[in-house]
Amino acid sequence: MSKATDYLQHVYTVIEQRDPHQAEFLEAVHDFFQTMTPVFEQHPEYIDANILERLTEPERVIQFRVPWLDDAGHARVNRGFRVQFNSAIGPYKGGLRLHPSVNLSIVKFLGFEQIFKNALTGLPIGGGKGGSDFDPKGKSDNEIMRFCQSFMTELSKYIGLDTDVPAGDIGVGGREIGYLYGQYKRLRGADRGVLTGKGLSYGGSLARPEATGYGLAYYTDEMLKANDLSFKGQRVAISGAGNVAIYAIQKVTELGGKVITCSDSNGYVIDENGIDFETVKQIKEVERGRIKDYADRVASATYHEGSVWTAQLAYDIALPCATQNEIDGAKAKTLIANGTKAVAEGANMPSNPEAIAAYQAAGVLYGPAKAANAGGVAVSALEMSQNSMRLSWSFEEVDNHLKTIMQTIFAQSVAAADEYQVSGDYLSGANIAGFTKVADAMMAQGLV
Ligand code: NDP
Ligand code: 2IT
Repeated sequence: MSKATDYLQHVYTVIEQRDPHQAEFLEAVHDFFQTMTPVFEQHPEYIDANILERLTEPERVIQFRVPWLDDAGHARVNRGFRVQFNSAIGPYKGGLRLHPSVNLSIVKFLGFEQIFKNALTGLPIGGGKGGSDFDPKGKSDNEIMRFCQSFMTELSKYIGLDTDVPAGDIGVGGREIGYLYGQYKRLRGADRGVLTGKGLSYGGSLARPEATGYGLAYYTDEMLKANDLSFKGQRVAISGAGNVAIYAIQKVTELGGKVITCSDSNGYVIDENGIDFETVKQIKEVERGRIKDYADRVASATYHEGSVWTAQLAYDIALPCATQNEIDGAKAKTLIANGTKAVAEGANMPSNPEAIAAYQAAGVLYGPAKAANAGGVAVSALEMSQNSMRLSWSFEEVDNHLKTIMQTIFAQSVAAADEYQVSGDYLSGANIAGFTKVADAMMAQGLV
């Protein structure tokens, strides 16, 4: 073993012994370390500085009780988290997730990924993530509001426009950000830059709701073009039917692709005429319904229970936009057998290690989450800029910035992969480009 592989193995063992039960966090770290050997071979100074053990330990972890009253008058309790992972290049930045599965392992994996994603955007933002095991499904508006107010009552002590700026993620959209911001304002005063994803009337940015889905489409378009392909006339499978999926459907369709599926945690729809963006948006954003409703409204569509990635269905491009580990090795094989030439990740860590290995073995183009879905946080950072300047840019201006950022992320990943002799490996390229930026900032700041 070389000094580099020795070091990577040693640090992984330390982390595994510290937190043996944090499966998602260990998976994210393991995936990342697997791409780091060339960097540590060329830069022994990172080993001497023990940069990886520092980088994998969050600067701060906050866990708190969130008591709230349900509509029947019963006291309910959830667990809240904020992981302030790394501030080497700017204030902690990252979303809040509300889902019953949320635990410290999930928040740490998301926060760890966010560090490098945020570095790739080229904007001055560090990495953080938060959330709660609160389940928003079936809750009334008032229950959501009381939960958000209680959550923010505690969280407000730890965030600020120059320290930590939360936003949305699974289960947190415009409604929740509004309630969170309203409570922050009551407690600490108006401070628009303290949350992103706000409504337009109180400091939000045009194109933030669209940004992750559009950004995913722009990134994928770059990856396809670099390989003499394009969306034109291609069949595209998308999972999820939330914020990321909805706007990916819209932009992919605009770019000439035909989206034939989307899904939720119960099942998926197939529409050979191409999924109709307006209908999905109406069902999921306005009515907060289920994707099954789509098949009730659109004659050409059929509904099927279970995971879309088990369906035998011809498509060329797969864009997972639901959640972590939605594609395992067996599902990846199905997706490859279905004809997939390219996978790009709208969700965070949707492909497990066996799935990634299967794409690589089959020569499938693979755009990893931290590059492909960085458009959301990039426009969040542009929202912070607009708030600081006290002005609002047009939709077109924000969208143009977003497109340039996604093109630059792809170009940076290609360049880093070339520099470290792993050409065409966009996963290694994204990890290396993000890592070197953060590591160099940490090295320059002494032992932090
Ligand atoms: P939403 O809450 O808007 O939508 C989530 C979608 O994914 C829903 O269709 C949901 O179905 C489905 N889903 C969630 N959990 C599961 C599960 N365990 N199994 C199957 N389906 C599931 O979230 P977003 O669209 O914002 O987020 C989707 C993904 O994109 C997440 O991985 C998130 O971290 C990532 N992401 C989000 C960004 C953003 O700006 N919002 C930015 C970058 C990444 P159901 O309704 O049945 O739960
Ligand atoms: O995973 C992500 O990048 C997000 N949920 C968006 C974070 C943000 O701060 O906009």
